[in-house]
Amino acid sequence: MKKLNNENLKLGVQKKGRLTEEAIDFLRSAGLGFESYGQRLFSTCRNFPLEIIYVRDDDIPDYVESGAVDLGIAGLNLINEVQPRVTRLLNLGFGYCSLCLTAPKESNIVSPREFEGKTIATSYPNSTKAFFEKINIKVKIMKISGSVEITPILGIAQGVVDIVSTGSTLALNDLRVVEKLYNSEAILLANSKSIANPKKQKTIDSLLMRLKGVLAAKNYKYVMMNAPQAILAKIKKTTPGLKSPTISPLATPGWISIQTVIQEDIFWETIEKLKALGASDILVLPIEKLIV
Ligand code: PRT
Ligand code: ZN
Repeated sequence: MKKLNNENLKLGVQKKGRLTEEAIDFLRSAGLGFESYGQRLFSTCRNFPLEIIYVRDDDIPDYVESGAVDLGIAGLNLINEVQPRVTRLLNLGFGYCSLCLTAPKESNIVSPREFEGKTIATSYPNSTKAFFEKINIKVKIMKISGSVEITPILGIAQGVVDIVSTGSTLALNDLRVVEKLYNSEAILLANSKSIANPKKQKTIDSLLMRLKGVLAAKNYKYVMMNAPQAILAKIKKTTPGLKSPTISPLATPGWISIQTVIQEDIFWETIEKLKALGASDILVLPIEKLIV
């Protein structure tokens, strides 16, 4: 039997499911080298003191809390539901979904208050209970472990609280959203003792720097453009870059080349402004890593 290297940090990742591929891609893009094919139970990183352990997503919060693994990647939905005593280190920007209260399309229900005295089926009983307690509405919560959306059809529940991402499962089952309980994404969690341990903390910090570098890079694009010297002040105002843009002269008199970064979420509007100002030959490149 292969053995884990217990000197290494342990990171729990979902073995097979919605978070698996993106979690593995994310770790690889942070420069971690490891094999992940087949039915392996764990992977040892070649270039970082880390063991990646593949488990069911539901077990990750408990494993992190107990210290079976030092770190874990799990959906915020599970963390909200299980409330493990762990430290949240980083939002990872994938696995987006939301926990929603839904009702059959043909029902007249438009507000969560109309569920008073009714039965709600869910795999998220704690989140559901907390939500209805907060609005002071009494409901009966029926815990179901899978295919929750079938319960109204069976006549055993009038409402369903479940994860929604594209909404196609809801549509398929003639359900519609009445209220969103919360948004979720994948989170990096840590065992609280592991981050208090000086040796582990150093490795965790070093891993965090790599992961944050990938996340920051995703939020920016590298942009090069040519512009008349005269509009430099206006361009600087439109794209301040990280500190300020890099400027170099072109062989054509009166013209400069500008290198800067633009935030992804305001990318197109910034490009439009730059063009309107008189910038031309705009070249856009993805950033692999960004360490600020
Ligand atoms: O076997 P294991 O226990 O590890 O996996 P699992 O089947 O319990 O979990 P999995 O792989 O379905 O989800 C893992 C995590 O992905 C969840 O905990 C969420 O954080 C996140 N996630 C993101 C989702 C979804 N999107 C999602 N759409 N989890 C579940 N769903 C399900 C939802 O329950 C519903 O049945 O997909 C259906 C709705 O999807 P849409 O796209 O039709 O709206
Ligand atoms: Zn699961």
